[in-house]
Amino acid sequence: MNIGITCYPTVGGSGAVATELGKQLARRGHSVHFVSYRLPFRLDELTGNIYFHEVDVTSYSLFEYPPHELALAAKMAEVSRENRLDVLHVHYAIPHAIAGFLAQQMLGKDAPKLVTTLHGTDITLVGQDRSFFEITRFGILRSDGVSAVSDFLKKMTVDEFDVDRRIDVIHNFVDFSLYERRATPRERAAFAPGGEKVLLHVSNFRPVKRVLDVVRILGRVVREVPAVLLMVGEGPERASAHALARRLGVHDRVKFLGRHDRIEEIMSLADVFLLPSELESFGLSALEAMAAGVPVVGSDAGGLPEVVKHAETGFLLPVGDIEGMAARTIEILKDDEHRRCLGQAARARAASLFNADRIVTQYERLYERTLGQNANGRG
Ligand code: GMT
Repeated sequence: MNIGITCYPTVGGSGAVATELGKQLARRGHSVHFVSYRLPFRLDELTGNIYFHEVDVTSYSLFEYPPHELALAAKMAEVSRENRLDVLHVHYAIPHAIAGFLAQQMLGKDAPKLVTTLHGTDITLVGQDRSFFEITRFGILRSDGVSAVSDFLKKMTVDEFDVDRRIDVIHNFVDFSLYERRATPRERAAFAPGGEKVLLHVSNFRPVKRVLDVVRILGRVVREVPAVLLMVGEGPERASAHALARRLGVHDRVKFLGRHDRIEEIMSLADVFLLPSELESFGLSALEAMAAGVPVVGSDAGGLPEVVKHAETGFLLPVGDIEGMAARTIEILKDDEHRRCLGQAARARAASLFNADRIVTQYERLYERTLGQNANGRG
């Protein structure tokens, strides 16, 4: 198939999933065309049948807000026409589903089918905003195929947007071939020179991630177990997290490592992964930790319980329960055997349910089914 993929190229779960999916589809022999305003952050192989088409957004003094969506739609139409795309797969409803719809209108009967994957904040935050609600709903209804990354997100989409249409649940996935290698003691020593335990958090540091809770958990943990905290990512809450670490007197134990594309290398350094988010439609970073054999301590919110099995592959506690999360983290860190068991179970769960082979096939089926539909969306 000839498949177009549009996603946010910046660091974030939806861009990571879209890019990994494109790479996997290319390995299966499909031609994959990424259309975005920048090279997606994990797209490190532009070989063979993977192509990148950059959207140019011209700035003009009249444009206080340059019309990126129109430039994107025009580029999607051009790439579709020139490469005879069968499917345009957009990740994150706003604005990509709308740009995809516009591209279809421009192309008429030769238009590719439009598949939209809902990732989370496009529904839980942005889509709930009064100014975006109607247009998000429109994008969902007008797509030829729609998937959501968890049962939770599907239910929330149906309930909140009152949409009566098929939505496939296709979970996030990981490429297991990347998670074979464990960090060496020397690599660990670079971050934990005194043999401290290593806590890890990876995110875009937005308020929904509750990164201050992560620092507070470390503050409790170090009272009982020598530990360091690695914070990977960039975002608006970084400065507050830094300030809080200083206030709690743990700043020399927190290392802000910035962005990292090869997340699997960092994951294998950790003893416990912390994800105390307010809401998480799936929690790709938790899955990546599990693939590396690292137990997760996080919040019992959104789709996270579909990923982390409480008491088997980690622990999920109510949002904001810092004491509880710290207690579970300490429990894991104090008992190496328990940590190993949780880590092994985490890896096994990730391998059986969320491996790339299984999930990419589900996307292929969605494309095939969508291509088999007529204009009324019937097969
Ligand atoms: O986590 C974010 O805020 C980034 C966001 C994105 O779309 O880039 O991530 C969402 O999509 C991921 C991939 O499907 C999910 O694993 C994350 O759980 C989801 N984030 C939230 O729901 C907060």
